[in-house]
Formats: sequence, C-alpha cells, structure tokens
Amino acid sequence: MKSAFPNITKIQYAGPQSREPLAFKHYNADEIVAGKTMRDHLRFAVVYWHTFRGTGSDPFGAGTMQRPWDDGSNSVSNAQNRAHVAFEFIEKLGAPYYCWHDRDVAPEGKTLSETNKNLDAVAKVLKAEQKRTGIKLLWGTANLFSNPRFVHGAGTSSNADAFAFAAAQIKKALEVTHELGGEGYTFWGGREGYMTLLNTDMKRELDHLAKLLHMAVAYKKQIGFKGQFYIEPKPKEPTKHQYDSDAAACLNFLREFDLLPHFKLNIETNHATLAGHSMQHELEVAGAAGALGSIDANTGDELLGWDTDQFPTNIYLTTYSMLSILKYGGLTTGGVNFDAKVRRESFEPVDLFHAHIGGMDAFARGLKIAAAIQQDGRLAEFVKQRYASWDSGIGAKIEAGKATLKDLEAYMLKKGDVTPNVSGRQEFLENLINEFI
Ligand code: XLS
Ligand code: NI
Ligand code: NI
Repeated sequence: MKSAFPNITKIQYAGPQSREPLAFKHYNADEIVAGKTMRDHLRFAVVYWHTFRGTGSDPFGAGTMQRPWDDGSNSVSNAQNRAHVAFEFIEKLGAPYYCWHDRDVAPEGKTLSETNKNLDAVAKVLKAEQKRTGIKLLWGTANLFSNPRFVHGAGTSSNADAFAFAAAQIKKALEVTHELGGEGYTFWGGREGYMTLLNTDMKRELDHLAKLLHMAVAYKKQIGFKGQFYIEPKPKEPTKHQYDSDAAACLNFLREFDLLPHFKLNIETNHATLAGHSMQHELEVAGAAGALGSIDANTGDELLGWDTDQFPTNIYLTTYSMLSILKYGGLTTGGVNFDAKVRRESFEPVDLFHAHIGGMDAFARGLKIAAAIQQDGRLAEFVKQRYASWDSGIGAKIEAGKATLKDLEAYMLKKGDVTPNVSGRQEFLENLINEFI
C-alpha cells in the first residue's frame, strides 16, 4: 500500500518550548498526571465521518478537500483502501481509538443484504488494521438520518417501515461493533424530533423510540456485547426540536422508560452550546446522575447558530471540562472523541494533523491544569465550606430525611433568623482558576 501521508512521520511529544508544528507540546501519552497516564485519562478517538468522509461541502458550495487517496467512487474497494488510510493517519497521530457510523465505513448497496455484505467486507479490513496497530474502536453507531427513507425520523418516524429498517440497521451495526471489540455504542437522535407539531403525535413517537432502545438492550444481551450504550443529546438540527435535546431531557426520557440502567450520556460541546448551556453544565448534569459516559470534544462558534463542529482549542473550555470529568471519576468506558472537522478552507491532508494535534494538546493542557487545581485543593475546599451548614445540626438532620416542616418551624421560632450568609466569592474563584491557566 502506498502511503497517504508520505512526508509525515509519527507525531512526537516535543514539549512546550518546541516550535515544530507537527509535534505535541503538551500531550505526552506516557506522562503520569493524577495517578494515570495521559493516554488513559484522555482516551482520544478520531471520528471516521468528518475526518475520512468529510468533503468540505456546505449549503452554498461543493467540496474542497484534497484527498488524493480517494477515487471518489462508492465502491467497496475504495472504502477498503480508505480504511488503510484511516489507520495510517490514526497511527501516525498516536490516538488509541476511533469511532464510526455504519455508512461512513462502507457504501450502501441496492438492498439491505448487499449493504450488510459491504459492511462486512470493510469491517474485515478494519479488524485487520486494528490488530496490526493496536488501535481500538471506542464506539460504533448507525446512520439513521442521511437516507431519504428516514425523512420523518427513524425510531420516531410516522412510517412503521422506517422504524423496522432502522431496527435492522442497528442490529447489524451492533454485531459489527461487537465483532470489532467496540467498547461502546452510541445513539444520537439523527432526525428523532419534529419539524412541526401540527403533524406530530409526540407521545406515540417517544414511546416508539423507547421501544427501539429496549430492543437494542435486549439484542445486546443476546449477542453478549458488553460495551456501554450512550445516548447523545442535541437540541435541534436537522430537526427544529430533537427529543434528546439536552442532558436533563435525555435523563428524564431514560428514566421514564426504564432505560437509565442501560445508558450513559455522550456529551458534545457544540450541542451544549446549541441547547443554551455550557459544556460544563451538561457534564455536571450527567455526572450528578452517575451517567457521564463519554464526550464529543468539539466546539461551536458562539456567533454562528449551528453545529460547526470545530476542533477545541480553548484552554478554559478544556480545563472546565476536565475539572468536571475528574470530579466524577474520569472517563472509564468512554473517551475524548473529536466529533470535529477541519474548516472548508483547510483542505490539505496535513490540516487533519494540525487540527487533531491542536485538540489533543488543548485537552492535555486542560487535564494538567484541572489536575493541578484538584491537587491544590482550594477550590474544592471552598465549595465544601460553602455547604458546611449541612454537615451537622439542622442541615444534617434535613439531609438525613429526619426533619418535618413542624420541626423546622420550631427550630426557626427558637433561632429567630438565618445565620448571616457569606459571600459566594465568584471573582476570587475566577482569579484562582487564572492562577493555573
Ligand atoms: C451530529 C452528531 C453525530 C453523532 C454521531 O450532530 O454529533 O455526529 O456524534 O451520530
Ligand atoms: Ni454534532
Ligand atoms: Ni456528536
């Protein structure tokens, strides 16, 4: 096989003083931070869809990406060749994981059975490349939104046949994920939502979506797939409203339909922005529910109202993300998955390296800074002190569920008024964070 990136050798850690653009300044895979290697903390994953299928097209113009290895055809052999290129890239980058949708890796055939055969033929190459390189599959997923048959959604379609097709696709994608030793499987709601409520039976659609997920849980058990299931919140785009709109909505849906024990959340930064939340907010909502699973580590543009899926370079963003992730025990089954694409104007193959190196370095810095803040302890101590009134006396009694309204009235009648509140010290805390950035 001819090399797709002949002028690029394995990306090395060169340290913060280096001026070499194709080197890591902060991501040093074997370096121990807070008791674990950076590799094990961050569990970086490269996405197949943006990185190897992205053309750079947008609603106003055609693709711009130079991908000399791709013959532009929809053939299985082109897809197999692309798989080799993907692994050359991921290996040179030094990321331990990758992720795919079924339709990213293999072309759709004329019938479902042909499509499944195509997927098997490419999966064979993926398996061999995984074995050759040691790169692992973080999660797989099914694309239930591109084909026109999913115009009204998949699990929430008004057409029962579309639901059935989606179910068949999930079955196959689960089998292939299992075959490739995937550590997880993600459900992102594609077109699971509505464009107008005038034509929508919301209750019925939600019920159907839950049925589809229950079928997936049952099939997972049947084939012995031990990977983690994730659901990925997103509020809108392509639909006006997606049912999995944010972390809180997803958790509520999972609880309502008895699915919570089987799922964790895959939180994406740009989706948090679209939902009007910060990434940290979404991570905290998931973490507090014991459902923080994995992240799609991209970023949006606050001046553009859509899912721009840019590579993350903002150190505050990565610091706050890693603070919440460390707080909830770190990523175990999940990883830092770059659901991100190079800009349409960044069309040379080398830009794929610049983008990923930048994202990995930004997260490595975020990890080191967050670990230093944790080690310093002042931030956590401040929060602990802020809630000290709950640690004993009346607070402890309330937390233990041993106080009634009557008890609290008696307590307050005797005490007279609230012990003076103390300052929240937001500015002091923001300054404290800046000590570490
Ligand atoms: C789209 C989603 C998608 C999921 C996987 O906005 O982010 O890429 O991550 O289906
Ligand atoms: Ni997205
Ligand atoms: Ni995503």
